[in-house]
Amino acid sequence: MNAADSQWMARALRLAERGLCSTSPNPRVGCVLVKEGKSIGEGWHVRAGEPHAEVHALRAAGAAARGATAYVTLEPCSHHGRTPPCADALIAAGIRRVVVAMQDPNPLVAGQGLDKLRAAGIAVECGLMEAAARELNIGFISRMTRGMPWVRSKIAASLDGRTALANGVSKWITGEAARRDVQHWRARSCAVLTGSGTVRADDPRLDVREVEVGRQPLRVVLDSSLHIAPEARVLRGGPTLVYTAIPDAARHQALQAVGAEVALLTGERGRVDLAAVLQDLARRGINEVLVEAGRTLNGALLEAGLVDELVLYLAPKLLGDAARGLAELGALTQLQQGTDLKWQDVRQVGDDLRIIATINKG
Ligand code: AOF
Ligand code: ZN
Repeated sequence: MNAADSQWMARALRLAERGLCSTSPNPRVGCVLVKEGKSIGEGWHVRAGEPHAEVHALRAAGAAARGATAYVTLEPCSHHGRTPPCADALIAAGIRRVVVAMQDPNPLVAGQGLDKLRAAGIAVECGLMEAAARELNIGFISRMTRGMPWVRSKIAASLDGRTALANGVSKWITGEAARRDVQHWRARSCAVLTGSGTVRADDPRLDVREVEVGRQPLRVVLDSSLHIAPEARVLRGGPTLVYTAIPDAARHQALQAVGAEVALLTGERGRVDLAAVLQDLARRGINEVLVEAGRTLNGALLEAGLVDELVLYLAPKLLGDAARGLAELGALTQLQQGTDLKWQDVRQVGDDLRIIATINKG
């Protein structure tokens, strides 16, 4: 693989990104067909149920595809899903070489697409710009390999890690630009998750308003005792799923009457079982979850080892020790007990800092 290969794969990755807010539960995939140093057809997967990236590119190229090289960000599929196998389509079109960024983690494919192409005499290379390809489909990979979505928690805090004053006032700690940035994280997520405490305190809508999306993320509320009011804004204007730990028919019905789905997942101490919630979301095809919650739910998720990444907005402000912290983690006696993070990215967004960190799971 050479520098030109990398350039074409970078192009395919940019095409794949166009599906960032629309392809779920499917992965984001891009494809470029190249012949004699020129692109002769491009495509990306737009929406589940619609043609895959390769098919769009092959259609654009037509008969010229014969003898071309295909650059695809994900291994071409080998299975009959909602659409026929892309590997077959590439073979039928007379593609000579296929360069792939990463193998498809879907057990229905998992290398069989590459095998199929090789068996047809096509030169196949896999692994070019794999890190970027994995990043783009971090949620899809997580769901396929762990049966869990990728869980990202967004927290807006002061520099000293405070998310609200002791009296609950929290609007607004971070600025306009940071709040707009959050819209992008919501837009790419399949679900936005919060707790009943946040619903009661802030009455958020948790929808996407400032970014164009192919679909609104599913709003998910964890409400162990089923106390949220049917008038809550999160229950309006789109699908909302409420997980509860109590089988209270009257309250279930009140929420169902305003269009919410109510699911019962009882865990310990009368609380919703958090791991079961995430497994259930994965079963529903949810790849990426954005948690926008208070310190209680954030603490519980962190303690259960269920958070994968933090998106932290830090305002240039100090709110002091009487204000509320960002996660209730219980008292630790040894430093090794603390949650270990790995910085991934730091930048300034408006007046605030944005830190992205992944959780080190020992
Ligand atoms: C590809 N190219 O552009 C995508 C692929 O239900 P279907 O038929 O749409 O199949 C979805 C599965 O196909 C998905 O889980 C993943 O394994 C693969 N996605 N494959 O060759 C594409 N989006
Ligand atoms: Zn396919």
